[in-house]
Amino acid sequence: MANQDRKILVTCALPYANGPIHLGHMLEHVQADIWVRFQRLRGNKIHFICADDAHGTPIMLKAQEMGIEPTEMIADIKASHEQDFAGFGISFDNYHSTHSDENEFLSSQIYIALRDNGFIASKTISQLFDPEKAMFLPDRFVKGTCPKCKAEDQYGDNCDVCGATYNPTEMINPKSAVSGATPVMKETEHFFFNLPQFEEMLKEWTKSGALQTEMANKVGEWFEHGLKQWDITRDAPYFGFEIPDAPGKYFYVWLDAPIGYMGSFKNLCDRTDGLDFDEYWKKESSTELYHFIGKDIVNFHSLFWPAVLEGSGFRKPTAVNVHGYVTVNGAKMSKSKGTFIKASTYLDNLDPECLRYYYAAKLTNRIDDLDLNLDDFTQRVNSDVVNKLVNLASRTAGFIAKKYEGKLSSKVAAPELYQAFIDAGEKIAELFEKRDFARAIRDIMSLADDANKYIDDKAPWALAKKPENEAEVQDICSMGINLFRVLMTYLKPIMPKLAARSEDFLVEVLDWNSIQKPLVDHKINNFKALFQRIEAKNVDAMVEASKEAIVSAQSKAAAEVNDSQSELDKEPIAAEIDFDTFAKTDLRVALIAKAEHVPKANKLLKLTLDLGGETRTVFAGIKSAYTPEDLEGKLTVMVANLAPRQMKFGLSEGMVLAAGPGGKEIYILNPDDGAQPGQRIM
Ligand code: NOT
Ligand code: ZN
Repeated sequence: MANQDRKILVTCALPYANGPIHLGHMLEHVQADIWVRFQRLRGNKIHFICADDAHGTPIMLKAQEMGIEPTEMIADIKASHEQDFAGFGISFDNYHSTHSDENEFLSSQIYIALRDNGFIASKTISQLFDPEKAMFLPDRFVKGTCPKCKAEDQYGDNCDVCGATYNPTEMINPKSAVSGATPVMKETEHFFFNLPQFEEMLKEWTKSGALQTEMANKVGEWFEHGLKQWDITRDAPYFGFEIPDAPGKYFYVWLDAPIGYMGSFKNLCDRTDGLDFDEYWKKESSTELYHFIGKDIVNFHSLFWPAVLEGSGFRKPTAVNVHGYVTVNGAKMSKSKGTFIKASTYLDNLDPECLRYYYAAKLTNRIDDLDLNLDDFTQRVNSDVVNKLVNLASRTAGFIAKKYEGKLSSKVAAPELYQAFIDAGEKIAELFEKRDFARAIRDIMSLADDANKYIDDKAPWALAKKPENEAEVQDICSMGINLFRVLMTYLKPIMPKLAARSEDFLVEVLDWNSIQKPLVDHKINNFKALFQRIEAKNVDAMVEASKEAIVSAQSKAAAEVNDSQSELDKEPIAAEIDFDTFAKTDLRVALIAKAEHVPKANKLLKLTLDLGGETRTVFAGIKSAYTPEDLEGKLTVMVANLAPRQMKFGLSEGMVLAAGPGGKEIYILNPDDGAQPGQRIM
């Protein structure tokens, strides 16, 4: 039986408010959500908290680039994050922001407590300063030549070529990545948190079961190297919270980010009757606190965070649950391969519960990376969920509906089998509790095999041919439905929507405790398709859509200047450009005044473009999709300030933009779109 007394608070790492949610993030959120839903199903009191991590230099600069206030940018991004998480069924009780009143209040409170308890010291440091932007530069915003191997264009903290780590001040020829100016050294006063003072406490806490063994070992290495004072200050301009007694100085984003867990919970408590913030955060709390995080941010959660909590008089986490990274098809997620998949792109193409199932089927409580192999994904989901699980219901429900008016039998045909399914539940629960979802699924699917074998052996479809077997057929099929109900209950934390559709079908809420009793003399609904099998074409479409955003501009450009497909295939994907570079592109609507064949060219057409008075000649590689007659009178978008290029067939004075998969399907605008030749798009 579930222990009803547990009170649990669960968090996921707070996603930065400057980019979209992708399938790497989703691993953590799915993992935590399954665990949370399992606890709810068992009757425990659990609160699931998250927020956007809204502060810091990258967010400030990104908003500047976009020409909007950071508060506007983080609000838009928060809305998109919430939409993505809802799409995947992540059942947060609250999704807040670190840029909130609650967080500002708590950050100040904690800072003042740390200061008054003697854990904060101030020190004057020298740091690189961008004289043009009048700002201190974080290491990642300094670029220069590696002092060790002399590789150019490296970041200020480490070299991608030789792996050396260094201070930005050691770089040769450092430049500000923000303005390009040569930074100067400048002194500033910073506040430091005295982490070394917490060494004994941390040694004990990290070995108390709060960390997985691998992580405890890793943290052991850090102790050997010695703990250092932690700089918690950033100078203006900075998007964050000003430090109470230090105007112009701000809390470093990593100070207020974890406090954001508390801020989000406080926000929930403030609008929930009977939910007491202090009960969960006071020093001797009997509640449990779990953080789900990725392996890249373990130092913040296993050193700084518990020390900050201890030093300011709050409880420490019960455990920090660390997971590995997601790879796709065996490699790091890649934009050019289309395997950097945004949550929203996935949702446009596939059922979120397929990914929830697949992640669960591969998740353990270890820190190994998890490979999303797209072929295996398709095959595994179809064979487990469709062929084994849903099939069990679909092959038995038809008889019940047709012959017995939807009524399950009053008898349990195979009580031992049913009992075996119930008995397996305790072990499955333990596996969920330990976050060993892979083994839980293995056990559940092995039960599904047993259930299907029972039906195969009894072959109700053969028995049904003789009227004297009528009662037996009903008993067997009812047994199948009852076994399906138990399996679906165990899977409910993993596939909540499939579970909800099953509940409609079974006319019964799936509940861990009530499955002790099988459904007898119970009317169910007609079986409707519960789950769609994954089609390879949908997976392909998702990968294509992931490539599209970056490929379109570049490959179409290539198509136009090179009259050969092989050149196109070799064209590399352009590196990311900043907004200022992009803003230099003069995009304009052009009327195709004339289109002509080019003798001997396979792919090119010669276009005369009218920009509302001014005309240009452009060679465009769109012959596979259009005849000259098709094009005349249509509108296109052109890059009007591209330097003229001498091509084999003549001088090309610009470039037209067209999009589509290629071949016959390359599209330009129709003249009735309301655009005017010469009109500027950007
Ligand atoms: N925004 C961070 C990241 O790496 C995670 C912050 C988690 C919150 O995406 N805090 N702590 N500690
Ligand atoms: Zn180097």
